[in-house]
Amino acid sequence: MMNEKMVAALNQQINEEYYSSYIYLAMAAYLDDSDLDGMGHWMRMQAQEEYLHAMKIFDFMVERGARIKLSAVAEPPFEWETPLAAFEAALDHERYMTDNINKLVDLAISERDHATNNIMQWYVSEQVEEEANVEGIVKKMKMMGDSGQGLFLMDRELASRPVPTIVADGQ
Ligand code: OFO
Repeated sequence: MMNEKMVAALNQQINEEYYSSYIYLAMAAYLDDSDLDGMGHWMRMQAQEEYLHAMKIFDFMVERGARIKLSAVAEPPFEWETPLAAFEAALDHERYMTDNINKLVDLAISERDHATNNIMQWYVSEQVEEEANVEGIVKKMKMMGDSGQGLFLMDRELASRPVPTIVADGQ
């Protein structure tokens, strides 16, 4: 049985993950509109991954017998100044999400909720990967500066991102 504080915090995290999905979808729309279909595709895949992050918590709560309460998802921004600015905003967002996950770990530890701490460790590792992925893209985009050819190549590279999956053993 999960305590009320933990249930409320996990409900909030489901909302945060849905917002993540939503902001990446907004970035996909912006990049598609800028004729950067590969980058738009990358953001769509990221939006799907965030949905899976939300559902992993959802399923965990169901398994623990906790009552899920969904709340309104905030409206994401509409556009960014440049494709680089969109990816920089994505990196900032991932850092914010890492902070949220760390707080959930702290709460799970203080509430002696070992099962939640255990599942949150999956998110801790996932956040390392999420930040590293976006940071890599931001660094490459900064290297290419204003080069149209660089943007073209980056767009092509990001078009190959596969559809995300999260398998049952938490990988
Ligand atoms: Fe759910 O990891 Fe990104 O936000």
